[in-house]
Amino acid sequence: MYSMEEVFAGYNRRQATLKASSNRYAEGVAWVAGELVPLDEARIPILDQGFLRSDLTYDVPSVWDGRFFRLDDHLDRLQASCEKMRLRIPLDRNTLRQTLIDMVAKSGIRDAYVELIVTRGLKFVREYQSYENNLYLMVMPYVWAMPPQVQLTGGSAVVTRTVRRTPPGAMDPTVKNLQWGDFVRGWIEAMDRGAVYALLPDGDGNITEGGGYNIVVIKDGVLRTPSRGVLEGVTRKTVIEVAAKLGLETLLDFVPVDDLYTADELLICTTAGGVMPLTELDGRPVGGGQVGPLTRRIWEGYWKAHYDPKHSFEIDYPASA
Ligand code: PDG
Repeated sequence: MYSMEEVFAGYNRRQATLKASSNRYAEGVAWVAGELVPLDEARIPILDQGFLRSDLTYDVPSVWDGRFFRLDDHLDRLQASCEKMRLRIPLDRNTLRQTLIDMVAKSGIRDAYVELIVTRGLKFVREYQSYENNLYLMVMPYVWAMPPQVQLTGGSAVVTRTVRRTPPGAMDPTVKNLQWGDFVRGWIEAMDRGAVYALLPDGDGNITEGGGYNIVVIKDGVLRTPSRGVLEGVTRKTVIEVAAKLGLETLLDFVPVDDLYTADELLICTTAGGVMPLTELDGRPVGGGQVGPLTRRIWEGYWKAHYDPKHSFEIDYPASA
C-alpha cells in the first residue's frame, strides 16, 4: 500500500484536484504582520535584519494527505534555534500552531511545504533592548528536492571539491539557517560536474550534509549518518525510527568521505522530498546502481509514518476549500 508507485499516484490525484481549485490561496498563502495574503503578493520590509544580514532562524514542517506531520518536532527545533540565537517568536506556541493549521485549512492544500521564519526585525542585533523580532509564515504546495520520477531510479550526486560545509564553530548548523553560501557553491559545482546533488565534506575528511538534506550511508545492513556539523533533521529522525522497526541499527558518528564510495546504498533526506535515493556518486554507480532494497523499505516506512497518529494529525478543511 505504501509502494513508491502507489504513494506518488495518490499524490498526483490530489495535485490534480488542487490545480483545478479556484481558491485564492491554492498556490500558497503567507502570514505577514498578522495579515494573510496570497503567497505571490507577500512582501517583507527591506530593512529587516533577516534580509540584510541573514539574522534569522527558520523551520519547515510539512502536511501530507491532509495531515500535519511531526509539527511539534519542528516547533521544538525552532524554539531551540531561537534560544541559541536570542530570538523570540512573537506568538505563543498555541496561537502559532493554530495559525498554521488555519492557513493550511484555508488554502485547501493537502500536501504542503510550511515555512516559519523568525528574523531579528528592523533593528541591528546590538540594539537588543529595542528590537522586536519578526515572524513570517508560509504555506505552499509540497516541494520536492528530488522529483518523484527521479526518486524511482535515484539521483546523481558529487562530493564537492571546491567547497566545504561551514564549520560548527562558524555558523552552528543545528540552528536551521539561511546562510546558504556554501550550499549554493555546492549546487553550482554539482551542475558543472554533470550531477544534481552536492554532498559537502567538513575539510577534515568527513562528510556533512547538503543544501538542505541530511546524508545516510548504508553498508552491511547498518545505517550511518554524521553526528556533527549538520542540522539534526526531523526526516532523519523518522528514518532512524523506521530503520529500527526493520531491525536495522543506525550509528551517529563521524562518517569518512571514503565510506560513501564503498556504500551499498546511499540516501539523502529532508522534509521537502522525504527519503531520496542516490544511485550515482562522482559519476560512478552506488552499490548496484539501482535503488537498494533497504532504501526502498525505509522509503515505504517513511511515508507510512505520515498516517501514524503519534506523528501526525488530520486537518479539518472547510467544505469550500
Ligand atoms: N540539513 C539542512 C541544511 C537542511 O536545510 C534541511 C532541511 C535538512 C538537513 C533536513 O532537515 P529536515 O529533515 O528536518 O527537513 N531543508 C529543507 C529543504 C530545503 C529545500 O528546499 O530543498 C528546507 O530548508 O526547507
